[in-house]
Amino acid sequence: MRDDPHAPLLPTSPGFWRSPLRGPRFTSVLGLVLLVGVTVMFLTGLLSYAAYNPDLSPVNDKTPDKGILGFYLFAWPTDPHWLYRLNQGVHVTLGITLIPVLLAKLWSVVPRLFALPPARSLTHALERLSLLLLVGGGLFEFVTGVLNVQLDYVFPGSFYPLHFYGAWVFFAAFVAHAVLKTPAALRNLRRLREEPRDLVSPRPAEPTVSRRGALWFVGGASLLLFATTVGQSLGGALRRTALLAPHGGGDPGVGPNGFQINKTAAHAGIDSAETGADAWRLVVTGRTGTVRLSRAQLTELPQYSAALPIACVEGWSTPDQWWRGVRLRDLAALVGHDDPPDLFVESLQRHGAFRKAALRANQVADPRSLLALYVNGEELSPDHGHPARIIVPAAPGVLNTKWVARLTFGDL
Ligand SMILES: Nc1nc2c(c(=O)[nH]1)N[C@H]1C(S)=C(S)[C@@H](COP(=O)(O)O)O[C@H]1N2
Ligand SMILES: [Mo]
Repeated sequence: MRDDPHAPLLPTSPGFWRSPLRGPRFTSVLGLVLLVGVTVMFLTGLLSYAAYNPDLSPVNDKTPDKGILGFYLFAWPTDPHWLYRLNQGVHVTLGITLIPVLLAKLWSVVPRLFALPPARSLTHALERLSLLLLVGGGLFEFVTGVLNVQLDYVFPGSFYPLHFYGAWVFFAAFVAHAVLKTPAALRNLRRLREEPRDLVSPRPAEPTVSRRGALWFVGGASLLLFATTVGQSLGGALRRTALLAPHGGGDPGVGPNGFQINKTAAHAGIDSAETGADAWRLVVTGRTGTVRLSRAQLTELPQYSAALPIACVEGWSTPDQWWRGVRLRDLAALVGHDDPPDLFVESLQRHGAFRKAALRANQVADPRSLLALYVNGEELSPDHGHPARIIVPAAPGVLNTKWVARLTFGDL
């Protein structure tokens, strides 16, 4: 320590960091919250990725170079029908709620970032390198996630690979860090032994808030973010409490079609001349050939209803809506597939990432999977996909193609 307590110090000197809040216990509490929270984030993220069925067809696959990182992929189920809604609500809401915890945790260990010498040994060098991946990867995942939700597809197409590969880098560093630090964090919490003293300032400033108070402050900030976000995953009237959810996009208005719209017909470039009764024909292709059906002909086929939500990757979702239309498996049977195969769906929409999607045989076979013509007892509105849209239980919103033009069953 210097003689003159007022002499300017560099951030590399422990005395530069004067907050009396820093210490092993403060860091450990935040670290343990993140241990649980980030693990849930990673698992729901992996599940969200699997929900796209990226191994089914290149049109669903934004990360064709994933290699062994796709080892765990499985046929995404259709039950329970709110599965993706829950998964993505947890993923996005928890991610936003954890932001204050992440920032407080980084703040609490920032003196270590500047500590000299940069490396005392090879192991120490490796540990610091892994911390770089941990901090960089963590910030990267939170920032890309928030940007994607808030700015509505800022990275057209490229968000998925960035967030996906970033997650693996981050989580690998996170596991290494958790294995090294969890035992000490638990000891710190139980005050069995005061662990690394390096976080405690050697010349602490006067406290303006207690450690407990600071933790309450972080928790309060998280609670505020939670309370102003979660409404978007509950939907309905509670959506209005989601002050932080993006409120751009189409105005859903009121009435049977008055629920959240991601992209309007105008925005997707859907020309009303193409969707009119005279112009629009659904082209269905399968084993026995191709049939072309007008909307009137579709309404003459057996009609079924299903109560299903729209659940977007961005975390917002709607409560169950009543969809009515033709079963996908009936359309498969119409072109010679009594045993429903995989399905390739194409929209009238000419540009944009979500105009094509592949559905797996288990999704086609589910009796609740519809080519919907009506919602909540009324014709689909143009913005919800008139003349016809796909709706599949438990699937991410992106697979519920709007303004459907063509269905191709079998060999994707
Ligand atoms: N043709 C087409 N279908 C689409 C999309 C799109 O951009 N184009 N967006 C998808 C996404 S990402 C979601 S979340 C849902 C939203 O459906 P909604 O606007 O009826 O709520 O539609 C899906 N179907
Ligand atoms: Mo979406």
